[in-house]
Amino acid sequence: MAFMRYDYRALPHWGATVEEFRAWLAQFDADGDGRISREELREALRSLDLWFAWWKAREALRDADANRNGLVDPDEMGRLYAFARRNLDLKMADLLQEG
Ligand SMILES: [Ca+2]
Repeated sequence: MAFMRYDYRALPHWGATVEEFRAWLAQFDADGDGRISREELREALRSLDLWFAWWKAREALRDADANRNGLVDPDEMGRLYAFARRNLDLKMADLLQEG
């Protein structure tokens, strides 16, 4: 599992708006259909050096995929955004814990 990847533009910060999030995610839309597959989502999460990117991609898709077609459609981006915020806030809390 590769933890360090610098070949993608990183998300600026997690105060990003849903529009910024959507724009950031668009670069991982490999086939350009405007929808994010689990594979594409996994690449996006991996680019953030998230641990267990494959697992989080699965969980994120399960959470965001309201119509159960296996893709994050444009109108489901808000749901994915909310999931990512929750998820990464947790991650940030972990990182900021003083040991
Ligand atoms: Ca969907």
